[in-house]
Amino acid sequence: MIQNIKKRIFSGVQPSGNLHIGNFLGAIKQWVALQDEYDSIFSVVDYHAITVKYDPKILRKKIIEIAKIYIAGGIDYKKVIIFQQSDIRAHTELCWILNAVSARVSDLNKMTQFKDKAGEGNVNVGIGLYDYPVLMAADILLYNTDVVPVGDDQLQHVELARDLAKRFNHDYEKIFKIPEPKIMKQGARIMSLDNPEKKMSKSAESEFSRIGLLDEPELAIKKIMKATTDIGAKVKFNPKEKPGISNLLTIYSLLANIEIKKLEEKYANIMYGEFKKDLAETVAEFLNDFQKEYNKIDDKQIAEILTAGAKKAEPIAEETLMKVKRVIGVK
Ligand code: AQP
Repeated sequence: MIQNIKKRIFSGVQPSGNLHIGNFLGAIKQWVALQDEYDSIFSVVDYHAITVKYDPKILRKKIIEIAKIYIAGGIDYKKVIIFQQSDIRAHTELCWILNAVSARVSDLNKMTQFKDKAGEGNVNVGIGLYDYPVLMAADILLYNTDVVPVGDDQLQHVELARDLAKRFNHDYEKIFKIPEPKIMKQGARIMSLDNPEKKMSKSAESEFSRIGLLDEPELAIKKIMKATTDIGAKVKFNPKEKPGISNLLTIYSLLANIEIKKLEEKYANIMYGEFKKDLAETVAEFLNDFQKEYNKIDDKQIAEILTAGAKKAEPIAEETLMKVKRVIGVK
């Protein structure tokens, strides 16, 4: 009998800062849509979060918050594995091995996210930030991952994971599956509200650059009303000429489930202000519903879900790590 084995997806979010609608629309919404079709593993990647300045007093709270956001966003913890990265030692162990035998300084020197976060030429940052993509490769490769659903800022890192896997397989033995990135057609790069040339980011200084998933709806309304728009008055999707309005149209379209074309028609003869007012209401409604779900979830239950998830994920990770250790000659 031929068994219909599902392909596997793996992805994660780091518990750094406040999750925003970019994280939701670019990543979590996609995971929700894929969770039935794929064997799904979603991690709270906490060891990534300590590569930038953080507060140890609130990290644990943030870890729980992220897992709660996964579930409030629609991830079904009974169907998928949700776990905390640092609960499984194989991640850092495989990262070290890949650092030593597969990753090159020339690979990491190409990573644009490092340059953005560290500032070009800045050597006064932690090595962990530089090495972040290798840990991410280890995260993905440990689970024989077929597909990695991410926002497009992470594409380069998934490509590196593919390169490291191929190099390792070539130099030793074919241990790793080569993962494919999966990027949404719409929403893969939600832009900052106050500077639509930049992506919306947890770590951006200005609160007015993003809509947090846990923002008070009233505050979110203010943020949308203050969002940068473009010269002219026409509500038209054209990311090159109208990056601000195009970004707002994308957010509106994804949250209200209305095609951009239909929104353009609806607002053809309407000023930016009216358009923003309607979008602000849509965002507030979304946040209200989201936060209602979020507030139903008990923190204690989340800790149990993470522990149970780690128990399921660990044997998969250990099996891969053991194969790796054998072929590199330490076992
Ligand atoms: N603006 C965005 N639009 C669409 N998707 C996005 N993602 C991040 N920003 C956007 C996707 O969210 C997932 C989790 O991201 P992460 O925690 O790994 O952090 P990141 O990619 O470095 O993005 P952030 O939110 O801007 O965090 P900071 O400021 O801490 O770096 C990923 O799939 C990412 O692509």
